[in-house]
Amino acid sequence: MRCLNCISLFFFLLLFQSAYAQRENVISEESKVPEYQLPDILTRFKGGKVKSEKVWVKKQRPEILKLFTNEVYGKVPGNLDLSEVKIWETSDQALDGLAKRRQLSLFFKKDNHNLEVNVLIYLPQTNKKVPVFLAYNFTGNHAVFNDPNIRLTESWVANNPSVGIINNQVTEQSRATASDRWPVDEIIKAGYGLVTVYYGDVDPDKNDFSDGIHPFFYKDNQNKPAYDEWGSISAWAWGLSRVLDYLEKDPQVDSEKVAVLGHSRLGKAALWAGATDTRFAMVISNESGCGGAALSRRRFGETVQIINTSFPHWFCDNFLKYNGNEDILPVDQHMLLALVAPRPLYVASAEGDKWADPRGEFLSAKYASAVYELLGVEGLPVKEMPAINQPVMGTIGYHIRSGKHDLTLYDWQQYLKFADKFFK
Ligand code: GTR
Repeated sequence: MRCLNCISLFFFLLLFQSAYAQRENVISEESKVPEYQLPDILTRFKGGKVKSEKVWVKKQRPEILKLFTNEVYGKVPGNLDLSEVKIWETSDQALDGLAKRRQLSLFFKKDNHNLEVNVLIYLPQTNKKVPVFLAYNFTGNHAVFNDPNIRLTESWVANNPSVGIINNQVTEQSRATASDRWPVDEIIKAGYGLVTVYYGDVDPDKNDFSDGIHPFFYKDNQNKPAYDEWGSISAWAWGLSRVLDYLEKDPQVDSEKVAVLGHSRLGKAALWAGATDTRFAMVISNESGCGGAALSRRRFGETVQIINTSFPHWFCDNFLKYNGNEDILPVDQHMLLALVAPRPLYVASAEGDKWADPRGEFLSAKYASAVYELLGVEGLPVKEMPAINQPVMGTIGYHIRSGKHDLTLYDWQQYLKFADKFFK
């Protein structure tokens, strides 16, 4: 028994040491960024330049999309449509009469699998179709806004006693605990709707492929996705597209003006949703960092190896090949951003969010601009990184704000301005 304890202590120390060593090597100064060469976005993989919109749309874009699918995020193994929609409640009296509220569930069914995705919608008081922001939240719809009518999620949520999440279940104490991130009043007053969903409804964020959407597609004896099949980010992106399927049928939503937005890991999912589903009219990445907007080859802050080690379920297993080996990646994240072109794209960073590599996020947007220009629109309107709190907005927008890793009112104010530019 004692010996067993010694052995586990030994392994614990070994693990701790290797995690520590990994963090020790994290690049946090610009001068330490290694030399790297990015794949040129307008050079064909078989050689030659992309000189026309046609070659971009018919050849280069599909090839880039396929590489991201097979090597980074993983492919969705099949099709599955919405089986049923259940409207739980509607009210015209939300936000003291300023807004309409709707709560509904989208049900997915296949063989003996069932999945329920809860959707919370706030819309301005009008009978016209309105543009909306579609965004996942981290801990459940009830956390987004101080409104006792919002249903508490019954899904698995990562424990966090400080916001009343105990035994992986939320409690009354969890209400409005993320409301700082969701300025619902401002969004509504600006004439937009907000559609939000708890991301764990689609796939709980843990290294466990027995729950969420993944098992719906397993073949006999399969218990996790194959090496080129979807990780969690790809599953979350799939979920965003299924919510959009519903929004296309909603008479009060202008489904041609849906901006998909996400913060951090959910920013990675929003980008992948925007890349795979061109129905999203605008894509907003809030501090999505490694595997999102930031260039992998810079290895600044979080690296491919670190992210694959801390979150082994986020990407497909093929992505493991690039641990510590970013230079052999056939793509880099500027190419992911270019998949959104010519649709409006906003990339945001925060000064205190070095882990997400703000400069790497900016450069990615800058290099993606070549595709926007080829398609006849302005990409980023600047060549140099703007100063703190000085947003720039072409068809690609960018800002780096003061403060830490977060989704703030300041961020939303820029997104509302950006949306006005294209949606109003
Ligand atoms: C961090 C992770 C980042 C980012 C973040 C988040 O721990 O390293 O890639 O996704 O989580 O989602 O909050």
